[in-house]
Amino acid sequence: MSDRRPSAGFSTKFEEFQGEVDSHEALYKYSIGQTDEFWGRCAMSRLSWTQPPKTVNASDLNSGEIKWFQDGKLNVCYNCVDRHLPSHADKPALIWERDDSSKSRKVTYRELHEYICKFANVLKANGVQKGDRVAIYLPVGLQGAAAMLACARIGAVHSVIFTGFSAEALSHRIDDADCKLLLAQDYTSRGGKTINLKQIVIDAANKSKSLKKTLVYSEADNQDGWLDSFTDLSKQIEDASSECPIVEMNAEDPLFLLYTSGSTGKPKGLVHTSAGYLLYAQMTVKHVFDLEPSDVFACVADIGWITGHTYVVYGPLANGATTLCFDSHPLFPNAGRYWETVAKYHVTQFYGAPTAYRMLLRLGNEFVKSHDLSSLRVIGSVGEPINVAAWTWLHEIVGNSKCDIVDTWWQTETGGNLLTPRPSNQGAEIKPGMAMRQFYGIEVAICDPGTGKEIAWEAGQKIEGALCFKKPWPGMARTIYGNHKRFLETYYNPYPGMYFSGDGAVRDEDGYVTITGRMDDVINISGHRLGTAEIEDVLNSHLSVSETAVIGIPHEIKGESAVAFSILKEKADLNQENVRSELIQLVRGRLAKFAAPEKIYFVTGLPKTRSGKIMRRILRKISAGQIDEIGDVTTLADPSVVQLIIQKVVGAK
Ligand code: 6R9
Repeated sequence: MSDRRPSAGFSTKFEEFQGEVDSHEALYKYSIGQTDEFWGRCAMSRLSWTQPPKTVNASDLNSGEIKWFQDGKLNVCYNCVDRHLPSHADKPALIWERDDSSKSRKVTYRELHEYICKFANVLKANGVQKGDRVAIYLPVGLQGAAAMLACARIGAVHSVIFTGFSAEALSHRIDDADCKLLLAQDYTSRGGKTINLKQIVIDAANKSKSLKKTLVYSEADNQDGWLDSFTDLSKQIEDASSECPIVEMNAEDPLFLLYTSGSTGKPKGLVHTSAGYLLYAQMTVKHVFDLEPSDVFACVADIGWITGHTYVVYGPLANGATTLCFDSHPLFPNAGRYWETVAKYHVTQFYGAPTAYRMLLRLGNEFVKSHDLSSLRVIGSVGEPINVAAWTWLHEIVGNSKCDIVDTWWQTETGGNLLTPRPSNQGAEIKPGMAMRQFYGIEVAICDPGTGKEIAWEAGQKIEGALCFKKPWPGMARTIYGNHKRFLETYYNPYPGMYFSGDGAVRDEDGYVTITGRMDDVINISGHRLGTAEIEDVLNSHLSVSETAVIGIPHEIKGESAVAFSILKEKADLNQENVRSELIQLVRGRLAKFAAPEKIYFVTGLPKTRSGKIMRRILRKISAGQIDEIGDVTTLADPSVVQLIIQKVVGAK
């Protein structure tokens, strides 16, 4: 791999440690050995503080109390925008690649600053104060990113909700965080289709108890007068003053909440705070992606996910680079849209999801080869495991065998990349489909789920178990909003003294890590996390359904898809086909379109233990056709259901 496109040398990347360390290994060792010094020095040189911190780390993984730089003060928006104005006010901060590419826009740091100030003044004029929660139901783009940064400017806590979510999912998230204000949009456009968000906004605003006001950014005119019952965001921004002072925030003041699924219960609002999160975003995007201020960084995630927070908004802007917001679909108007975008803006780093890469690779190389992608240096993958075929396609076809491919493993909870092949010494090997290495200051522990203890690893040994981390890092989530108990139970109690990710992993002979998948009942559809319980709840709410079990099964493009096994209530006139389509509609409407099960089997019983726990493992084996591997079913309350389910599934194939 000697013909990789050159990136800046090691020492220029770490001004803090010049003359002290001259290799990746040496710096990693320092970051693990003198962790507080490492993060403290980086925090001082990379963030602009209104009051520099005297303390670095006051975290304790035993008690799940996470605190970084706690006596420091700063403003995140200032760090992402204002501080770049003296040196490059006229450089594009944000490129907004819209569905209709003729409407795409470049926004300079000066323009972004002005827009954010106006936006922040609108928030203030509508009663938002420091510490208030603001829900954002906007797609990725100028308004969405500016809404987040405007909140950060005045110390409000944003909670972005993906615009693919239903009114019910939206209002649950609004109320759970006691959001005062909702920022929304009437229409958006995806893949050439107009998506009407109006009804969702109306329903959510009616349902939500905590909301005081809804401000709507209008993409269309207000012919039907629907906007009259809301506040017109576009008009207010136009009229607002473009000067807005920053609010000084404590390092540990919350910056945002972001909801994600767990194995049980409703989605949880993970809380990220200001300085630690920002530092971790700044550092991971810089060193994993080799980001320079002159680069154009394209992370094609939506701001509704953590990837959009860290690698569309906060990380690239904290580095003063240009960030590209991709507000379209990879197949629109054809399968070359990503690559056309790369060529058009000379994108230097591209960061996407395996589900899209898998889809694109099937459609042929012509869509890639017809564009000049020579600007690309690093290509990233995130959200789910990337298979070797997709990795190789990225490397050879998209990257022309000259780019580093980084399979980045991380989570909403971790704030930024924890495991990735880069940073590493120039030319160090990168293995296909593997997250491989630990970021600076990150220390993996593979634990035994039986004993709850770490499995010792030595070079030359291969071990497998629960993926945990034994050192705190600045970007980790601090709590679950309103439910610290659940936070501790989920992440800190299972393996005392460590953060437990919920994933399983293998650590190989060289120390490289491969993710084996979730160890709990969370499934991952096209990179979107969903608890099986969330889908089950919706299906069970249908009048004809008495009980349901949902599992995830492998899917060639989406990674996983949901399959439901439902028991119907006994009714003479039941038309199963109708019920099936009603159930699909129900999930699409109440949860999200991407959550709809691929298949729904109507069964007469579910495999349960005597204590009533559904053995999803058995359903997974049956669905995969691995009947021989079902194992012992004699401990089930009623073993005969297994045969009946097999007949159903096999009969339907
Ligand atoms: C960033 C993000 C987190 C879960 C995580 C894991 C899966 C993410 C992965 C990966 C294998 C990768 N995951 N990246 N699995 N290889 N490179 O996706 O956050 O939405 O919270 O999902 O996604 O299972 O636990 P989030």
